[in-house]
Amino acid sequence: MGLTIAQKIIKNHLISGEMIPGKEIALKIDQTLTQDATGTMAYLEFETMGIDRVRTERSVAYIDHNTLQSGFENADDHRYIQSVAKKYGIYFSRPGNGICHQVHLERFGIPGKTLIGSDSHTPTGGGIGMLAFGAGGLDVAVAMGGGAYYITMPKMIKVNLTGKLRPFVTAKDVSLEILRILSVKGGVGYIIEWGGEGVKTLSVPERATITNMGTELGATTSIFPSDETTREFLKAEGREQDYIPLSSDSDAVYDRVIDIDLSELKPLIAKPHMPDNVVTVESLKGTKVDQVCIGSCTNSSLLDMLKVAAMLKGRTISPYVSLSISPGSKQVLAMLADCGALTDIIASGARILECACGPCIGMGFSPNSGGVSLRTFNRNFEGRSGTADGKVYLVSPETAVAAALTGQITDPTTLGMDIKIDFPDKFRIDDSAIIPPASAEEAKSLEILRGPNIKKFPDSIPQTDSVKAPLILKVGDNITTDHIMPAGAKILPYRSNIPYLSQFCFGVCDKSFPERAKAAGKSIIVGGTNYGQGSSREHAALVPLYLGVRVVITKSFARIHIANLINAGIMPLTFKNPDDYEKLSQGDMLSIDGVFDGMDSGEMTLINETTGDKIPLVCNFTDRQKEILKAGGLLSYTKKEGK
Ligand code: MIC
Ligand code: SF4
Repeated sequence: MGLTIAQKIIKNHLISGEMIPGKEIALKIDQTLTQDATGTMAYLEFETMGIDRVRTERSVAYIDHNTLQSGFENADDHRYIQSVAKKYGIYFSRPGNGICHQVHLERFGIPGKTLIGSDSHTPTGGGIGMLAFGAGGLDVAVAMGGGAYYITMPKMIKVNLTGKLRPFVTAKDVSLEILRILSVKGGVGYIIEWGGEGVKTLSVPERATITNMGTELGATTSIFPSDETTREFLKAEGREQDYIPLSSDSDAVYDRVIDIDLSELKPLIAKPHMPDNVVTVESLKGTKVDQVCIGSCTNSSLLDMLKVAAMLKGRTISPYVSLSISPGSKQVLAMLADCGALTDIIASGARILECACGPCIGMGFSPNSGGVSLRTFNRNFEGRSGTADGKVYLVSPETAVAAALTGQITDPTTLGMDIKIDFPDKFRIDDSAIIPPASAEEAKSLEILRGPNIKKFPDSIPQTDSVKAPLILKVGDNITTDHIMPAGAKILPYRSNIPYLSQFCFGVCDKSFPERAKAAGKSIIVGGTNYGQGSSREHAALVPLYLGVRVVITKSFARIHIANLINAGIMPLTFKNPDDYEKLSQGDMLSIDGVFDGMDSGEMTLINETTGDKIPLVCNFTDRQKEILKAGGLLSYTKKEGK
C-alpha cells in the first residue's frame, strides 16, 4: 500500500510504536521553535532536565508575543531567553525580527523534516512540506534534550484542490471554507494533506496560510507537497540546497477525501466568536466596521502585504475605521520599504505596528466597546481582542482592505479594482537579527540572566488510587485555552509567574473560579466537547494544577491540551455516555475509586455523592502516560526515569 506525504515523514522519524491510527507513536524531532510567551516556561523546564546542549538539528527561540514591554517583566524574560539560547545551542530571533512562524518558514523550514513548536500554529511549516506540530512547552523541552515526541498516530484527510482562485479570493478563503465544512473539531485525530492540480496555483506563503489555520480545525497538523513552487521559494530565500521533492504515492489511502474547486470559492468571513462560524462576505454586506487589523502568522507574508499595499495605493481609508498593519517579519517590512509599497500603506492612513503578534493576542489595538473588528488573523474567541464585548470577524487581507476603505463589510470582488503585483524572485536576506549560539566551549562560562518575574514551577502532585473532590466548575462545548488561561496585554507578561496568573484562570467564564478552587484545595472540572481547543499554552494546565485541579472530565478533549494535562499530572477522563454530562452540577461532591486499575482497564466509575448517580468514564492511557500521571507529571517522570 502506498503512503501519504505525512506517513512517509513519520516512517522516516519513527522511534517506536506502530503506524496504526489511534496507537501512540514516538517521533524523532529535527527542529524546535519556541516563542516568548511559552518559551520562558519551556526553557525553565529544559534547565531542570540538566542537559548541557540541545540535541536537535536546529532549535530557535523567537521573541514575538510579549513585545509591548509596559513593565520590566517582558524585557527580563527576553533577556533570560537570550541567555539560555546562547548557552544551550539555540538560535535567538530578536524582538522585531518577526513572528515565529513567518520567520521560520523564511529562514529555517526544510521539507521532509519534523518540527515541534510551543505554539499551536507551528503547522504553518506544513506549507513548505515540513511535518510540524504545535505542542506544550514541556514536550518541546524534552525534544530539545533529544527525547522523542509522542503523538497518537492520526488518520488522514486529503483535500483535493482543483481550479484556480479568482482575483480577490484567497488562500484565507480556502481556510475558511474548510472550517465551514469540517468545523473547529472536524480535524481532531487527523492530518490534513492538501493535494490535487490546484496546489500548483498556490505559492508557499499561501499554502502556509492554509496549514496555519488547519490548527483551528483541531487537526494534528496539515501539510502540502514539496514541489517546484517550494524549490523556487527556497531559492528566493537563498536556501535551494534545503529542497527535496515530496509527494504522496499514487495508491496512498486516505480516510476521507474532500474536494474543493478553487474557482468556485467566494470571499468568506468567520463571524464572532468561533473560526468556523463562516458565511459569505456578501451576506454581511453593509455592516459598519470600526477597526481593521492586517497581520498575524496567518496573513503577514510579503505577498499578502504587497496585495494590501496595491489596494491601498492612492486611496485613503474611511475616517471611521482604524487600520493596523503588522508585517510578519523584518524581511517583509524591509522589502515593502525597498519597493515603495510601505509608502502607499502609510499614505492611506494605516497605522504601522511592529513585526510581531500584536493585536492577534490582545497586545494592544483592542477595539472600542462593542466595536466591529475585521482581522486577517486565525482566532476570534470571545474576549481575546482585549475588549470583552468586541466583535471580531476573520477575513482575508483583501476583504480587510475593502472594509478599511469603505467603512463597512464589503466583498472585495465587487470593488472593480485591478491590482498588479511585481513579486520579486529573490528575497532580501539579512539574518543580523538572528543571534547564533555560543560554541560549546564558550558556553561553559556563560551565565543565565534571571529577573524577579520568574517564579517557581508548581509542585507536582502524583495521582492517587482514589480521588474525592467537588465539581468546582462546569463549562460547555468548545472551551478554548483562552477561556481557561486568558492572554492579552495585562496578563501575558506573567507567563513565568504561575501564582500571579492564577488570579485570571477561567476569568471569561467565572471570575470567582480561582478563589473557589483555592478554598476547595482539591477539585474536578467538567466540560463538553473539544475542551481545550486553540492555543498550545501549557499554562492552561499548569495554572489549574496550581489551583488544585486533579481531574478534568469532558465529552472530548483537544489534542494539545490533553497532552498538556497529562504532562502536568492532571488526569483527563471522558464520559462513556456523553449524556451523563447532564447528571452533574457545579458544587456536587464527586469521587472515583480504583483509579490505577481503571487506568489499565480503560474504565472508571464516577460517583456523584451528592445525587447518588454512578457514571461510567473512559480513558485510553498508554503505559507511559499512566506512569507520568502516577509520577505527578512529565517533569517528575523524566527526572525519575533519568531520561
Ligand atoms: C495563540 O495564538 O493563542 C498563541 C498566543 O500564539 C498561543 C501560544 C500562547 O498561548 O502563548 C498558541 O497558539 O499556541
Ligand atoms: Fe502570534 Fe497570533 Fe500567530 Fe498566535 S496566532 S502565533 S498570537 S500571530
